[in-house]
Amino acid sequence: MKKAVIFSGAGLSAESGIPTFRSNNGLWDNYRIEDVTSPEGWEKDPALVLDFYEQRFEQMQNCKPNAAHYAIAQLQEQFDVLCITQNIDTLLERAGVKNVIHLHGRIDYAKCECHFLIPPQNIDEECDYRSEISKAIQMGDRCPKCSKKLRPDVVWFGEAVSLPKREIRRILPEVEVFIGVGTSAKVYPASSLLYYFDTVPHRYFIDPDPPEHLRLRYTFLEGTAAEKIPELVASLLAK
Ligand code: BJW
Repeated sequence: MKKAVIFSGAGLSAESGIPTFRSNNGLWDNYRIEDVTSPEGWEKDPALVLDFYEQRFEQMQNCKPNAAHYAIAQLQEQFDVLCITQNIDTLLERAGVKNVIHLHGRIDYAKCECHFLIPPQNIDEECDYRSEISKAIQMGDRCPKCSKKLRPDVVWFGEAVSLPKREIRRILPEVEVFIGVGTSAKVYPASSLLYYFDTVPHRYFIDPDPPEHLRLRYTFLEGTAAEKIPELVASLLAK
């Protein structure tokens, strides 16, 4: 089967009602991004961080996949599709997409704060607790293994991001289509993936305001995800 890789950011879910990060709307108007998405913010005010993620949890539970998510699922009829997303929502999975890597974590998981405590209180005793959750984490929720605080299983600024380099290296020679969608490409190291796929024959970038520095690498399809992804998928499936 032909292979396709999709690399997505917040713009993919914008038309499902989840605000992007670097636009002036919704939830973000009430918070400074670094107060709620950094280990320093968590150490300073965990209640504020949990309040923020509780609102995100409710918001994401109440949203539905949009036409772009469903079109990506449809692409699987003829392509072996790998989705690498920066998004913590699970709209791709809920639309039926099977192979999804979440670079920045998932809203529906909690983990022990041991994963990042700065400085590590005791590296040897760091625990690795991580579990799916059906309701948002509350203040007072504790790790069943070591009783430190539970935190969202997401990647904050300054925390390590694990890039799927081995998987990419394995499939790269066979990838025919690469689609970047809905990301400002401002956050490292996730955005570095946009430079890995230069050898892929068909490379597209979908965004109403695509990052100018990528213009020479990609065919720009300027527009929204829910508008452009279904069109592109239809043309790929018709080939
Ligand atoms: C549409 C649309 C529609 C609108 N259809 N499109 C200085 C220079 C360079 C790097 C650094 C630096 N100082 C620090 C750094 C590193 C830092 C970084 O990159 N900072 C930059 C902001 C400057 N990176 C990190 O800290 C990372 N870790 C790291 O580097 O670790 C080093 C390390 C190594 C070894 C050991 C330990 C450490 C971690 C980054 C984590 C990012 N986390 C967040 C929060 C995740 C959890 C959560 O969701 O709450 O990830 S921040 C936020 O940004 C989130 C996103 O995934 C990420 C990317 O945002 P995205 O998706 O691109 O959204 P937007 O809003 O920026 O763009 C939306 C796009 O959609 C726009 O283009 C719109 O036009 C478009 N759009 N409507 C299609 N309908």
